[in-house]
Amino acid sequence: MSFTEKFSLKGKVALITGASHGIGYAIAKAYADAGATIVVNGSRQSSVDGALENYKKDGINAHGYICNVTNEDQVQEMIEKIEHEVGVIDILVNNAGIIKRIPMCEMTAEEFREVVDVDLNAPFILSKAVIPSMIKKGHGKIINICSMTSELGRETVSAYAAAKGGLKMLTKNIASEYGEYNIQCNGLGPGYIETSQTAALRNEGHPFNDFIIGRTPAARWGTPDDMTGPAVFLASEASDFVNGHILYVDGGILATIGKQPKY
Ligand code: NAP
Ligand code: GCO
Repeated sequence: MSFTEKFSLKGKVALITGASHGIGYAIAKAYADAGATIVVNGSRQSSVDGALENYKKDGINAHGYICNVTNEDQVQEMIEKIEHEVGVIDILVNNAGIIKRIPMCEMTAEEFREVVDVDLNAPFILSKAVIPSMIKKGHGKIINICSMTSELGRETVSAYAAAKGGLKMLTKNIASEYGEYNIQCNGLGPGYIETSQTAALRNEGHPFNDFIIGRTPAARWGTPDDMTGPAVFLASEASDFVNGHILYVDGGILATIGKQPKY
């Protein structure tokens, strides 16, 4: 195998959850460019239809499935349909995610549970659904989309940080439990990325926008495209001996305590 072939996803079936836009869309497109058959999921007919239309415009014949990833029965049914209609899933990217920015003492337990359900319980449900076939096939890749909040807290995102911190440890646990079956489970930890999830923080002049620019050594917000190279690496044979690792793609945020103010 040539060195570059190690990074090829030719002949692989990749399921990316929540891939109708944002980081999931960019990863799915990169996987298609690397040769994979793309299967995307969304929670609504409209988001799946819109996604498939956009993938087609990008020259990609993706397969789309509607499923609320927090619902175990729906997930089981979706995985069975994919295995029957497309093929056994070689690569699972647990990308679907939500955030609620509410001061903790004002957040209801229900709101907390909703975030943990999508951001942590769903990756558990999906991983549990795909691992048996990966074991039978003799290989598999699971990539969990973590976060800066897998390592750091900040005000108003208690549920999200608790979920993403848990997702880091779920990643390590799947690696520990299933590594012997040639299944690699790693995390991808984006920094602050320009998507709809962060749109509210990036409005011109928003204090958080200036804060993040100052807090990021790269001195810019990341883009979904910044995630694609690392995502292909973790999905490819080039990372077959990488397991339980969280690969942070953050422009250097986690490397620094921040810059001193200029004076
Ligand atoms: P986004 O544009 O809001 O995308 C989130 C996706 O999750 C949507 O496509 C949505 O699909 C899907 N989703 C939400 N709930 C779902 C459910 N119950 N069932 C199925 N799909 C569901 O956000 P993003 O920024 O691309 O985020 C993608 C991932 O990266 C998330 O896990 C997020 O936590 C993580 N992340 C983002 C950043 C950032 O700065 N943007 C940084 C670190 C980590 P539908 O529209 O079909 O509901
Ligand atoms: C926030 C942001 C972050 C990012 C991301 C950082 O409100 O702090 O939404 O949570 O989305 O998770 O890695």
